Amino acid sequence: MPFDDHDPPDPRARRSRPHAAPASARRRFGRTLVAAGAAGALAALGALAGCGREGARTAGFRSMDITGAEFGRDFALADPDGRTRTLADFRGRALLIFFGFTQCPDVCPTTLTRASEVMQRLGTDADRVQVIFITVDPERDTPELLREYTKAFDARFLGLRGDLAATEATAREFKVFYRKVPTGSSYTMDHTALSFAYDPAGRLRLAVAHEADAEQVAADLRRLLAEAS
Ligand SMILES: [Cu+2]
Repeated sequence: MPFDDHDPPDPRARRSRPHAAPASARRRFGRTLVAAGAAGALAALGALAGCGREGARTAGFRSMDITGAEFGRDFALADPDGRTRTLADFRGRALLIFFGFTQCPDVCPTTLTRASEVMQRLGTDADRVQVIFITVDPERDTPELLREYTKAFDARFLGLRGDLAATEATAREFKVFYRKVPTGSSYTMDHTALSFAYDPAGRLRLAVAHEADAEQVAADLRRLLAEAS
């Protein structure tokens, strides 16, 4: 599986804390972003995907269209039963992939709550969607913890986990940033707050902002499913 080293986007643009920059600021600063947060991360991804300064909100998608992006090409991570899962296992379904950790105080619970709302809004279309949560904290997120955590949001969600090296390689492949932040005797994790949407053919299509609401995400996923049918 190809896990090449890419030029990482500006690390300042990839924080877990939502902090949207106004559109005017995004226009002004283009690729060399000063903005932190999801807006910055989206713009950085747009630049990487060759979509121009503000990224392409084209083809009627509400999220940023990153079709053709040369990252997020695959993963090989264990599900809570210990089976190795790769992108090919989910062919025929749209995917919504998010990186986080179970002890996350806000970004992960918010994102997974939104994902469960998306599934409810999709109704029967949800059968053709798989939500995947990839832990960036495999030291604390055991398979059992991952299973319980994702189940608390929606029984259909799947938690995936690698060892430290696989976690690092996967994050690099997805241009996802994460790091340990010490908190006294323990630590928390800082991480990218974007979700990634794949079409049923297994192509990475959309970068979904932390701020997007459930209806927007549901509409985008419906569109990806409609293309395929
Ligand atoms: Cu989180």
